[in-house]
Amino acid sequence: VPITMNSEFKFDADSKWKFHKEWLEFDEVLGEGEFGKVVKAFDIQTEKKKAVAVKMLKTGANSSELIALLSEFQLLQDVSHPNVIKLIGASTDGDCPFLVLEYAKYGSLRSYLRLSRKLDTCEVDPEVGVEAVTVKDILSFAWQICKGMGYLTEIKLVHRDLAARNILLAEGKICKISDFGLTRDIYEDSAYLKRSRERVPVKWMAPESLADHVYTTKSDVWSFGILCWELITLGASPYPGIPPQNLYHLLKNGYRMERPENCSETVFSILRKCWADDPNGRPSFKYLTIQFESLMTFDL
Ligand code: ACK
Repeated sequence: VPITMNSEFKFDADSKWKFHKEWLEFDEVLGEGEFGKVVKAFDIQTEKKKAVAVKMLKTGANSSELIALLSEFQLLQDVSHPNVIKLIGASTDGDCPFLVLEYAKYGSLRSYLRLSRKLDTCEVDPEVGVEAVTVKDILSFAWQICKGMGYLTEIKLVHRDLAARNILLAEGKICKISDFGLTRDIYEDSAYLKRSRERVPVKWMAPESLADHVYTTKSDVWSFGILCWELITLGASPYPGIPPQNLYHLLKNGYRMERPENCSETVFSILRKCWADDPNGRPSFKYLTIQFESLMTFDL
C-alpha cells in the first residue's frame, strides 16, 4: 500500500535533522527487530568519528512499519532528557529512510543484565565490558528510568512498551529509554486504534490495556513494575510458565508475580503498588523517583 504524506508528518528536507547517508560509515549490525534494523555507524562529520546507531527498515517492511519509523522520528524531535535516547538526525525522504540515534555502548539493558549473570563480583566481561550488577546498580537503573519516565509524563507522552529490552545502557551505565515506535501523544490520540497486525507485549501490559486498549501514564507505571522485576531477576522473562492468553483472567482474579528471592520486602511493596488493579491506585513516576532515590542512599 503506497503511503501518502499528510499533514500529520511535516517533512522538511532542509530541517535541522537532515542527515545524509554519505555522512555515515557503516559498521556492524547491532540487532534486528520485527520490522526494523539497527546498525552501528560512525558520523564522519564529527572530529572523532563519533559512533551512532542508525535505525532503518528491513526489506519487505510495509507502510505501517514506515509510519512507525516516521512517528518515532516525529516524537524524538521534541524530547530532550539524559535518560531518553537522543535523536541526532534523520533521512525520511529517500527510498531508504533512517533515523540516526545516539549510540549506547552496552546495548539493551536486558542483554546487559543477562550477560552480567555469568560474572562474579567485580569481574568484567572483556568483550563488551559488562560488569557484575550490584544492588546499587539495580536501584540506580530503576531510579534513572523513573526520571526519564517522569519527564515523558510532563511532556504528555505515553510510552506503551516499557520493558528492559527497550532501555539502552550507555557509557557510564546511563539508562536511556528508547523504542518510541509505539509511543503516542496522549492528547492527540486518546483512543487507540486496534491494529490487527500489532504484536502486543502482553506480559508487560496493564489489565486495562489488555481489555480495552487503554494506554496512559498509569499503564506505563504498571509496565515499569514489570521492568523492575526484570532488573531484580537480571533479565528473566516475566510470569514464567504462564501462557499469555491466560494472563488477563489471572490478573483480574488478583494474581501477581511473587517476590523474587533476592528482592527486599520494601522494594517488592513498590512493585506491588505499580500493579494495583485500579490505575489511579498506582504511584506516579515522581513518587517512584523519590522512593528509589532514598533506597539508593542506603546500603542494602
Ligand atoms: O541488546 P542489543 O545489542 O541492543 O540489541 C538491540 C538491537 O539493537 C535491536 O534493537 C541494539 N540497539 C538499538 N538501539 C541502539 C543504540 N542507540 N545504541 C546501541 N545499540 C542499540 C539493541
